[in-house]
Amino acid sequence: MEKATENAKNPAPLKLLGSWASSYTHRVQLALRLKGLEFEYKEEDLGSKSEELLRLNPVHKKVPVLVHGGRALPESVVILQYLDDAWPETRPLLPADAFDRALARFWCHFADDKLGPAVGAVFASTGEEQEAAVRQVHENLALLEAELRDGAFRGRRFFGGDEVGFLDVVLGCGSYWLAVFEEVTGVRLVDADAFPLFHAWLREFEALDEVRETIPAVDRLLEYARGVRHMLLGLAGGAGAGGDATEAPAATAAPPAAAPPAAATDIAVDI
Ligand SMILES: N[C@@H](CCC(=O)N[C@@H](CS)C(=O)NCC(=O)O)C(=O)O
Repeated sequence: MEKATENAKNPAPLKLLGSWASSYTHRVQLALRLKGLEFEYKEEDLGSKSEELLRLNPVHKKVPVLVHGGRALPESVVILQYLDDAWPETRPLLPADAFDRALARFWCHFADDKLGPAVGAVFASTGEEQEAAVRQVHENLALLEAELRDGAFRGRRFFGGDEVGFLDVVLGCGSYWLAVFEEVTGVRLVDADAFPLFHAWLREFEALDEVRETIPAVDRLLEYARGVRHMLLGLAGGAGAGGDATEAPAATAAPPAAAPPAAATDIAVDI
């Protein structure tokens, strides 16, 4: 059980079904921690999903699922919104201003619909396909950098202001994979000279206590990512898809610590 402070305001028990390497799960864990909410955590084996997960999320059959007082809610962004609605006074994540709230949601869609898939494509490909995906990642990071420099988030320490907010949680839980993917693929994604404000934001985000408590150790993430990439490149044609498939530690020798996603295309959003 996590440290309790705030549950009394809405006392039904909270339970989270998640997976240790899932950035969507991390979003919810981080929001719960930021809000100081006690919750029970149940680790799901995504290679052999529990009857409970299939029953609670029959639509997508994915983690995270939050159960509050016996009622289940899937989808990380929906869950974050619910936590903010159910505990509005406790460390609000969305801004008070209606327009700023809408803007935070817009950039959350950007994170899930554009940036995340582009990063996933870099990870899951090699050669020219990967080069095209890297260009997409850089184009998307340039859009964020411009917002931090001259746009909606100008002059802010975090996207949420002085404190981390909704967009920080959504964007931050996922962005730590950038460094892991850089290491595994050998491709530079976040150049501090090209994206100084995004780079500085990510370092500040990663330094927060609640974030450090949430994100798994980097060597564990690396081992997992190497295993998944090996599997993905194998599915895509192994060495024919690119030379480094054979250089990565064999999935059999160093199996991912959690079951890899069922389909190669899932990797875009599965971490
Ligand atoms: N849009 C969902 C995505 C959740 C998701 O993709 N979860 C992955 C783990 S990171 C999963 O459960 N994958 C299992 C599967 O696809 O079968 C969210 O935001 O919660």
